Amino acid sequence: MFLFLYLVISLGLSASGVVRGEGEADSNGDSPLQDIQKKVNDLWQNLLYPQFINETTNRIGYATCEVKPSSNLDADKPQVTGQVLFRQSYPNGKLEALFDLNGFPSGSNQSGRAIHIHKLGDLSNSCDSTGGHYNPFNVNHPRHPGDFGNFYSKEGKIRKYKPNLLATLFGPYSIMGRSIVIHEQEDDMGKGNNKASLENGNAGRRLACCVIGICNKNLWEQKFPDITERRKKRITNEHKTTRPN
Ligand SMILES: [Cu+2]
Ligand SMILES: [Zn+2]
Repeated sequence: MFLFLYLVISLGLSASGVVRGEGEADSNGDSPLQDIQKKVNDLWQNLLYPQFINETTNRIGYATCEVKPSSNLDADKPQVTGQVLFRQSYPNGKLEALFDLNGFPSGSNQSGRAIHIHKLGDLSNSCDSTGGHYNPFNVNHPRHPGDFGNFYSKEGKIRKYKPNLLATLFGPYSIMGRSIVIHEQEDDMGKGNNKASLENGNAGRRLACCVIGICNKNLWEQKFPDITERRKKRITNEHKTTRPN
């Protein structure tokens, strides 16, 4: 058994070029130990290289989630539809997301709405069968990778770009095939002083949900300029109003 393991490891290392002459530094001037570390990391990364990343996608992964209202909702609740799109460069890019949601009440004074990644991509009982928050590291809310916080609608819509998210499309903790849930209420961000607050932020009923799936770059490229243009305009306007004349 040990001999077998030894053979597999040494074959792997020699195939990846790790095994070199004694004390020999590589062309970057790294020490042999640093070199081995780098090679082992590369080896792992290659083992985890997802099938949907390739040269035609420029080593960028894309995903979409097609949001539909929960079928377990009372008729007077908001019927939320839309899309959540994701983009991430392989292997070390930060996840970015675009939220484009419709169907919220249009009056002012709307409460924030919590949005999370839930553990299961199971819609057999609509949004109520998606389980709890996706929590691969067994930590408290709001430190789950899919705790996106509170979103505020304007004229019935949520349009939001979020960069630098903790969740990932790649590797063993990929969010692919899991779900996104839009809640009726605000996320208390773990400050509710009860058990549920540290599990789900007491965000109330599940208004709408979807399952995250692989897509090509088209949806992102259509939507990204539109949503970020608006954001830029808003920031420029805010800048103008805060700058002394
Ligand atoms: Cu949730
Ligand atoms: Zn959470």
